[in-house]
Amino acid sequence: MSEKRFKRPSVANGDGLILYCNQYSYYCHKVLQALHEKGIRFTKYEIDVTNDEHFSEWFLELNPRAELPVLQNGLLIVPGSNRILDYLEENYPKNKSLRMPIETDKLVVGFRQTIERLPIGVITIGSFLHSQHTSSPKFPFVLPVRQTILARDETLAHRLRAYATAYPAFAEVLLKKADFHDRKRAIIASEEYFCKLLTALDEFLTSVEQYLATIDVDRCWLAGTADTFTMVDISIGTLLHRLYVLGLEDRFWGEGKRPQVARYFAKSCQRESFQCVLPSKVSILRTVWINTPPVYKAGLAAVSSVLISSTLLKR
Ligand SMILES: N[C@@H](CCC(=O)N[C@@H](CS)C(=O)NCC(=O)O)C(=O)O
Repeated sequence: MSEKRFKRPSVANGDGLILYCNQYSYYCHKVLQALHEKGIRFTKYEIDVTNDEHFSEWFLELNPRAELPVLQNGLLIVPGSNRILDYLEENYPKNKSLRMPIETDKLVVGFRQTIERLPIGVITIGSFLHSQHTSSPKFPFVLPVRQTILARDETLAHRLRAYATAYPAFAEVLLKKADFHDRKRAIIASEEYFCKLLTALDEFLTSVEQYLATIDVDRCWLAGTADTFTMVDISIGTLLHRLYVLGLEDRFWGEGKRPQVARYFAKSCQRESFQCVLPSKVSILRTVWINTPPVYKAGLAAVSSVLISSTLLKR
């Protein structure tokens, strides 16, 4: 169990929208980008997942599934990225809509459904375990951090069982989560399974490439025009960014493979709402530092000082 005791933050007592999230979470990224696109004001509360804040009693009271993101509006709690996105569309009708127009190509509608079924956590941890399939992982997912994440993943089921004992009101869900995690780890350990996932992603990205070849990528978004930036663009942009950060971009769209996907990714990254939700360089360095085992820290300090000075010069 974590040494750190977390208390319900005072922000939770306020009214207005509060998003409980983590800056590196794929699911939180989608919601954060949607909030920025729609121009909705909200307060962001960063959950300290490194120290298991999502398994603390106050967070379990908010979302017994212990998952991020969670949206709070006064007494109303909305957990889960897709439920939050639906809630925002339904309750903020005057803000810009991110819904796909009814006439959207069925193939494009299917893209979003496929992405929602992808096991992003399994792809992430799988890429750390089977790193021979990745080329150049980006900060913060560099070697020492990956080792720390893997080590924490290894002890997660044990920690969940300890939290179940400490918080009996949430024992059932925590124990189920621990069993699920054990089963998931056995699957992720298989390189064959990871390769099957990569092949499924290959097939999916080939159909995205074929569709993009039928539209003017530089001018249009997926639902058809230059102005209709919708949920499917957020889903695909976030997925491509995750694959890029994991160091899988060479495999999927490097060296002229899938040139339309490469153009679409570059265009998505330039969007203001996308840039706004990316963690800052300073915060990435902090994460790397916190998650680096002591044996690596001397070398990292030298690299960090160069990176920090170049970052400070740029900002
Ligand atoms: N279906 C959920 C999945 C959310 C999810 O898996 N969130 C991750 C963060 S990226 C999480 O909270 N993981 C912690 C855990 O499952 O214990 C959604 O769409 O929001």
